[in-house]
Amino acid sequence: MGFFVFMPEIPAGALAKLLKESAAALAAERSEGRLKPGVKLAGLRSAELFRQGGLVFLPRHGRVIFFGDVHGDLYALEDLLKATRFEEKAGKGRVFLVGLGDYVDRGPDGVGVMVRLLGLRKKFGPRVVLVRGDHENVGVNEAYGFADELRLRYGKAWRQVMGAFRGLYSSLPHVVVTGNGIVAVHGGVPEGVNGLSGLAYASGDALTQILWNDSGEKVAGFAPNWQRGGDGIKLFGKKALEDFLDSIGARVLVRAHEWDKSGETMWGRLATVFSTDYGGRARRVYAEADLETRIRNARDLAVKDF
Ligand SMILES: [Mn+2]
Repeated sequence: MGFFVFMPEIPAGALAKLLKESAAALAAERSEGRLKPGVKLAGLRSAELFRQGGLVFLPRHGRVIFFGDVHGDLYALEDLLKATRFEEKAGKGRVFLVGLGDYVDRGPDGVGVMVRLLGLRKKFGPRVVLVRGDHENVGVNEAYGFADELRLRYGKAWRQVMGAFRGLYSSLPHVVVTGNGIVAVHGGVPEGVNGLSGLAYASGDALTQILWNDSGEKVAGFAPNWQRGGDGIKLFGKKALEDFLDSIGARVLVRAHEWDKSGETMWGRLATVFSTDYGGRARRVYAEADLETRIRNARDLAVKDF
């Protein structure tokens, strides 16, 4: 993929303003005291969405759509919105749209993707949830294309824009849980994090693992993930997944991050979704679920190609 097409330019000042306002709105949504020590999903009886720490809780009402990595592919995002009819449905009833991170880098139009997603958040508020991925990170953006995109678009003003992205990234949540038994993150199960409260306040190495870890078919618990460059990043196996889900009272994990597992379910309790075709390599899928019915296993999620 190259830099072959650009949407009409949003000026640097207007983009920085949108990013700062979005970060402030995210900060204002935080609340405290909802997650009592040891509480599991079944004990969260809130009828409304709430955010505590980096965790967003979705109540047992309506439907949810999860999408995975878009990576600067605005066409994929527009196709997803058409396929799910999110905007039309969101105007009528309760439906949540959850992005699982990696909105920028690799593809040509990270700015277009972020402006579209933040526009949806402005219109529909917290019903649009943007989870953080490993590419919502300025250092990663330097290595994988988004910093170059900003330099090309904005010249000297790119630093101002990148600074505003840095602020937005750190305000994004890193995990979504639903009252009917789903947990969703970008990467995977972290080692040494247990319970909803531990998950909500995960930081440092634990947060890195939530954003970076991969599933490993040949691993039982955890193993070093050398493909992702090292020791602090892990592969998680079936036992690690089951222990983690049981510790928070969830049934299934929905995650993104691995294009070559897109559309697959594993161990009956894990689904991987990737939403750009990644230059023709990946299946473009999203996952949809009814929030009012108890989830038992990965088959209760509708994983759809689009
Ligand atoms: Mn990723």
